[in-house]
Parts: sequence; structure tokens; C-alpha cells
Amino acid sequence: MSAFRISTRAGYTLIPASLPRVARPYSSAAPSFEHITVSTPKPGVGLITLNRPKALNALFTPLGLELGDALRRFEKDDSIGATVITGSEKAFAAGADIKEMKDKSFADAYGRDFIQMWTDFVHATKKPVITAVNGYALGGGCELAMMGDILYCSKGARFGQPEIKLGVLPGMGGSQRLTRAIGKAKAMELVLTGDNFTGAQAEQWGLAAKVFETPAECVDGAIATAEKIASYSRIAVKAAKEAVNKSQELGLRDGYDHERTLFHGLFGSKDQKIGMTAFANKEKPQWSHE
Ligand code: DAK
Repeated sequence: MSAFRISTRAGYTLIPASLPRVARPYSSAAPSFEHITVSTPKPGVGLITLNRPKALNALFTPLGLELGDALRRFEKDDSIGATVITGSEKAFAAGADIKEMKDKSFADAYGRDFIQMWTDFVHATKKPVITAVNGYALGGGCELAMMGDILYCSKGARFGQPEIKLGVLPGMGGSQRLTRAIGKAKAMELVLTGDNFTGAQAEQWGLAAKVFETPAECVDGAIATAEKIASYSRIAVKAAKEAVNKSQELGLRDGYDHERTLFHGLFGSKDQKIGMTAFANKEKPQWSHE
């Protein structure tokens, strides 16, 4: 059976070629990670796979540090145009690590803002991030999935914000992002009951951009979309992501103005000339990413 290599702390692991997310390992200069694997499955695509199977990818600090490190490396790497974050078939992530946080004091939580890094690195990522969700995406796992720019999932994925059952509430943006995505009526019901919802419902309600039959198709679909995005001008993609994200923060009038400013600004880029000239000449654009 043919096989590919992926990087792990121990070096490289052979995995069967039939699995969808196999790929050449990411740069040999990259560190070996213990709780994630990192690879480049297609040109321009970075793939980060959460890999803490015994705890269903529960989000604890060491995993967060590795995820932040990998995202920063892809962000700085000119050959990467978009990143996919995924987990296993059983769990994207079953939430923040309850065992890590159960004894924290108010001073630990508020004073040291221990969860801050989870939101910081996603906000700092200007290149698009696609989250490919299979299995459980609960609590902080659901919130991490929603932090991506595009969310894909398989039908059987299990989303939820069950924090209410633990005596707390969502703390990584869940009450805000879920409400903006699916509306107050459903979000309020889900946050107050802690009930799960399926991948099929996530797509019906507008949280997921696409739903797939199987986990493998979900990861493949996310990689294909990332590859397509990576084939465009990086500078135009960055501006387009910024414009759409601003729509979640600004009023409509300010949003129009911000979009127009970005649009006008792109006329100062080489890629605007390259793209429009190529269209006029019936050629394929060769982007400079400048
Ligand atoms: N944390 C730690 N360990 C977890 C975990 C989690 N969230 N989820 C699962 N595990 C561990 C289990 O303890 C178990 O470990 P061992 O007992 O084998 O050592 C292993 O993963 C397998 O789990 P199960 O045996 O429970 O597997 P099942 O298939 O039976 O059940 C399940 C799967 C996902 C339904 C179940 O594990 C479950 O209910 N897990 C907890 C889900 C949950 O409540 N998630 C929300 C966590 S709260 C903050 C901001 C945000 C947050 C916190 C602070 N600030 C701003 C300060 C976020 C909070 C959350 O996410």
C-alpha cells in the first residue's frame, strides 16, 4: 500500500495514501509538534490537524501554543495562500479542557486572561482559514470552528455550546458568533439549553457554508476550496476577507465606505493590472501577489 509521511514529534508517521488529508510534511525547518500535525496537501494550502485523540482534541494550553505557532508560520510563508484547520473523524474539538480549567480562580481566568490566545491568533491571521468540522465541536471547539472564515462540516458533526451545563457560558465568542450566524431565536435556545445540533442543521441555519456526506469528503472539500483561494492574488484575497469581516463589525454605511476604500486601494496593486490585462488578452493571470 502506498503511503505518505506527516510530521510528528517523533519524526514522521506513515499513513495510508487513501486518507484524504495526507500530504507532504510542512517545511523541515518547522518544529515537530506534539498535539497537532502540519502539512501542505496542495500547492498554496496549509493543513493543521488537531491531534490529541485521547482527550477528543480538548483545547489545552500546549495545543493552543502549537496551533498559534503553526498559524503564524503559514501567515509568514509566501507560498501559502489559505489554511485548513481540522480534527479527527470523532472530534474537531470537544471544548476547552475542563480538567485544565476546573480549579482556576477568578484571578487566573480574568487576571491572566488564559483563553485570550485562542482569539488572538485567529484575529491576527490575514490569510483565509477554513475549518473542516467532523465529530464533536463543542464549547470552545464550536467557537474555534466559528472563528474560521469559512466553515465546512460533515452531516454527522455534532456542534454545541454546552457551557451552561458546567455552570458557565461561552467565553471565546460563541454567544456572539453563533447569534450573528443563525439569529437570536435559535442561538438563545442553544446557549441556554446546551443542546447539540448536527452538521446538517449547521448548514441549513447558515453556520456552515457546505455540508458533506462523510468526514473525508469534508476535509477534501476544504482543501479544494483552500487551493482555489490560494490560486488568486494574495493581496486581493486579503482585502476581500477584510471587507467581509468588517460587515460583522461596522454599520452598513461605514461598511460600504470601507469596502470602497479597499477597492480603490487595489488599483495601486500590480495584481489589479495583471488580472484585468489578462482578462482583456484572454490569458490566465500570473499573479505577483503585490
Ligand atoms: N476537556 C477535557 N477532557 C475531555 C473533554 C474536555 N472538554 N472532552 C472529552 N474529554 C476527555 C474525557 O474526559 C475522556 O478522557 P478519559 O476519561 O479517557 O481520560 C476522553 O476525552 C474521552 O471522552 P469520553 O469518554 O467522555 O467520550 P464519549 O464519546 O463518551 O463522549 C463527549 C464524548 C464529547 C460527549 C464527552 O466527552 C463530553 O461531553 N465532553 C465535554 C464536552 C463539553 O462540555 N465541552 C465544553 C467544555 S467548556 C473561557 C472561554 C471559553 C471556555 C472556557 C473559558 N474564558 C474566557 C476564560 C470554553 C469552555 C468550554 O469549552
